[in-house]
Amino acid sequence: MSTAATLERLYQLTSEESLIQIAGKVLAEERITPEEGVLLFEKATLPFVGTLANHIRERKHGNITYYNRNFHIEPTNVCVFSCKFCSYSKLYAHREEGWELTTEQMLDIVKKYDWQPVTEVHVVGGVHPKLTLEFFADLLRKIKAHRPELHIKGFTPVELDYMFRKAKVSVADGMKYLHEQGLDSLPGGGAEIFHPEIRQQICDDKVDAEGWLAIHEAAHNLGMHSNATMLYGHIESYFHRVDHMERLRQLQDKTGGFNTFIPLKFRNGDNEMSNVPESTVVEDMRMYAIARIYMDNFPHLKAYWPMLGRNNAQMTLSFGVNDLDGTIDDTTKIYSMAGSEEQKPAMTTKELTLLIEQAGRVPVERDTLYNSISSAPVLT
Ligand code: V47
Ligand code: SF4
Repeated sequence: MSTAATLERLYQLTSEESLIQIAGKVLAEERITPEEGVLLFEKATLPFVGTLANHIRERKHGNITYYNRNFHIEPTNVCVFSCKFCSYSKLYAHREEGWELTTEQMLDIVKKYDWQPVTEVHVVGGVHPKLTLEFFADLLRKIKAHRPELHIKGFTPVELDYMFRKAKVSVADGMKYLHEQGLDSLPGGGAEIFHPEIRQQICDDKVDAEGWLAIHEAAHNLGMHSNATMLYGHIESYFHRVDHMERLRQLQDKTGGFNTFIPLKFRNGDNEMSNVPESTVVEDMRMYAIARIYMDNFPHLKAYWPMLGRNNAQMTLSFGVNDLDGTIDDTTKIYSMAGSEEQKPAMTTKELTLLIEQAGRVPVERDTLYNSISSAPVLT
């Protein structure tokens, strides 16, 4: 849609002057302020933010929608931390009820994909005190020795902060070391909600906002890329969501190292926050749309389908999203244990591309760094 046509449509959707002013800025490719971000959450309807987000999405990416071929390794669900929203971890005190993979078992998972055209392994799990910096450095070396071209996206700042402190190394040295051993990029997890008012209530014992951001900054300084998430739809207010996005936007201005922003819908299955109702689908779509409007310096916006469910993930493609993540192959348990409708998350590339095409978009296979894979092999 042309800018003039978008503006005309927006005039039909609201008579609120403050919203029209925000739209004017966005269409002129100007950044909106935190106050304007909160105002969008408070006042704008889904059609309004959706139209604006879709305009930005099409300006940046046209109809292209990315997906990738990936699998996860979850080394352990034993964790020294006790985040209230987590349905997945077993406290270290009850470690016999959890799982803990050996290096050989994790390499066997990698080897299972030897003849498959996967491009990425995502390694993330609980924080087990026995799994040290050296343990993971050894794992990285062994994965790379076996399959050098497989991109390793691994470890949240929660895991890294713990490993580095135990090994008594600085963040800069620890990151450099893991990068040299084979770590290619960082996933977006562990961010939750940065603002201490909320962080203290939902995950008070793990790395704080400053620590999370410092680790991503150190990775960016080494030329590594990373993602960022936000766990939304629980006890946070619109102000806290905007504050979270603002901190990320500022770091991105400084380093340019983030690839994608991933809002993660809070799922309330079987955790200490099960009494908190989940967000509605309208609120989910508004979240994605406003994220696309606010995060002007993030190239990509991802809807992680195992968390949102494939149908709602498909719908986000009309609300600013240009990436659905990957095939997954039922290798992660975090979201099924939290009550997602995707109890065995796995999609073939045929299913992923169909899902994208049904939304009127053009599927493109990507690698982790968003290079498109033009010689994509037969869809299976
Ligand atoms: O940080 C945990 C979230 C995250 C729940 O970078 C929950 O490409 C909702 O960050 N309801 C880890 N969310 C996963 C993650 C991720 C996933 C996929 C792709 C990428 C990427 C990153 O999962 C945690 C936390 O925010 N989480 N429990 C829950 N009950
Ligand atoms: Fe541990 Fe991560 Fe679960 Fe928190 S969210 S308890 S850090 S596994």
